[in-house]
Amino acid sequence: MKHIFARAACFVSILLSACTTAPEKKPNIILIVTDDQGYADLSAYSHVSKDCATPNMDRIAKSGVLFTNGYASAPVCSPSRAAIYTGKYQQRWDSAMYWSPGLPQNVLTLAEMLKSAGYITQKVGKSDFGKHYHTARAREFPTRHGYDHFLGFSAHAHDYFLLDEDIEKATPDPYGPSEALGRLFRDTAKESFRNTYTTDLFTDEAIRFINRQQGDTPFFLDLSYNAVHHLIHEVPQKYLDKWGVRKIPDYDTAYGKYAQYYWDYTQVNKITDEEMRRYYLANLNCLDDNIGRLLQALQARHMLENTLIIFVSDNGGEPLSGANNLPLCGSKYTMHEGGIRVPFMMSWPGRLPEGKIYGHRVSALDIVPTTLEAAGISDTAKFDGVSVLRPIKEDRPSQAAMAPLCFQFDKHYAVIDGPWKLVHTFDYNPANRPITSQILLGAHNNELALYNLEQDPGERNNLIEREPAIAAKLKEHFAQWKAAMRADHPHYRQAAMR
Ligand SMILES: [Ca+2]
Repeated sequence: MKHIFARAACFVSILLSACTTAPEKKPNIILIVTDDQGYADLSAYSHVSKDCATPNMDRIAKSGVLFTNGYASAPVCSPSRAAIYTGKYQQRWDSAMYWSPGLPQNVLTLAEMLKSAGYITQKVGKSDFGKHYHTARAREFPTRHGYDHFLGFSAHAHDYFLLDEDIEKATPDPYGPSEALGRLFRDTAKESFRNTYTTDLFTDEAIRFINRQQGDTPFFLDLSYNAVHHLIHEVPQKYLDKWGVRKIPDYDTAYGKYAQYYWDYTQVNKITDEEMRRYYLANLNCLDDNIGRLLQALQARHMLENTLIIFVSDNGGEPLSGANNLPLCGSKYTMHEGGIRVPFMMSWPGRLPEGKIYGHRVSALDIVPTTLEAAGISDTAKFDGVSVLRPIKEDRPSQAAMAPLCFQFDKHYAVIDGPWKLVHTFDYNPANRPITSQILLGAHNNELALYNLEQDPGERNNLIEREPAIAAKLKEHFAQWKAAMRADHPHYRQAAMR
C-alpha cells in the first residue's frame, strides 16, 4: 500500500512539474529586406568600399553571424522576394522565369506559416510579389498571404517623398513606366502621408508595432525598405548636406509626366557617376540610421535577446543607382556574383554565435526553413533551402550548400556547385548603361563561362577551356534542375486572383 502511495505521489509530482515548467518562449522574428544594396556597401565586411560606413547595420553582424557567401535567388527584386518568403525556387511556378512570378494559392508564405503557429504578423514597406498591383483583392497582397497588418506598397518601387493621393493623378499608367507608383496602403485601405520619407515612415511604423506588443505572443515583423533602390537621389536634406550633394527638386506636375521624371533620374543623364555614388551613400546613411532606431527600440523593450533578426538585400547592387559590388563583377540584372551575392546577416543572441563570420554558402531559400526551426515549427512542406542554425553553430556547410544551387532569370542562368560556377549572362540593355557598369560587368559577358569562386570570386579567369568535364557536369545539373522546375508547373498553376 505504502508502495502504491509512493508511486502515486511520484506521478503527481511529475505531473505538477510538467505543468509548472513553462513552455519555451518562441522568439520574435524580424526580417529586414533592403533593396539593391551592394556587396561592398556594408561595413561589417572586410571588403567594404572605403567611402561607406554602416555602423548600425554592423551591430547585427556583431551580435550574430555575417554571411560572406550568401545568395539571393535572382538578380532582381520580385523573383528574389518570392524565394525569400516561400523557401522555394520561384521557378517552380513561374514558367517565364522572369519578373513578378506572383504567388499561387497553394504556396504558403513565411507569414502564413508563422501566423498559423500563433504569431502576430506585420508587414511594412515593399511587397512586390506579382503583377496585380494596387489591389487588395490579389493573392499577392500582404493581407491575403498571412499578414495581420500592412503599411506599404504593392509594386516594385516607390517615390520616397510623394506619398499622398497626388501620386495617382501623376501616374495614369500603372502598368507602364511608372508602374512603380501607386498609393500606400494601410491594411487594405489607401492612405496618404505628407512631409515624410519612406525610410523614416516605415521605421516609425515598425517601432510602433514593436511598442504595441505587451503580452507573450511572439511577433513576426517584416520590414522591407525601398532603400537603396532608385530614385536614389531622393534623400532628406540633412543627409544631402552631409554628403555634399544638391537637392534635386521633388517631382512636380510642372516637370511633365512622372514617367519622364522617373526615367531621367534612374539613368546617368542628369546626375554624374560621382554624384550618384554620393546620393547613394546619403540614402544608405539614412537607412542605416533608421536601422539604428529600430535596434534601439528593441533594446529599450529588452527584446534583442529573444528576437531572431535576419537581414538580407534582395539582389546585388545597381551601379546606375551608385551601388558598389567590388570585388565582385557584374550588378543587379546579371548572373555574375555582383547580381546575386548579397549583404546577408543573422542575429539571435544566446542562440547563435556572436561576431561570427560564416563563409559556407547560404541562400535566401534558407530563410524560411531557418525561421521555422527557430520558432519550433515543424512543417512538412518541401523547401529548396534548409535551416542553417546547426551548420552555423558547428561551422560546417549545410546540406543544401553541398548540392548545386541554380539560378535563371530571363535568358541569364548560373549553377554553383562547390567552388565551381557555370554562368551565362548577357548585357542588360547595354545602350543605356553607363561605362561604370560595363567595367563592373567583367570581361566574360555574352558567353558561357566557368569560374572557381574560391580562387576567383571576381570571376575574371574563365576556366571553361581548361575544365570541360566540370563545365559539362554543371551544365547537366542545370538541365536536370530546369526539368524538375517545369515538371512542377501544373501543380502550382492556379489563379492568383481569388
Ligand atoms: Ca531589388
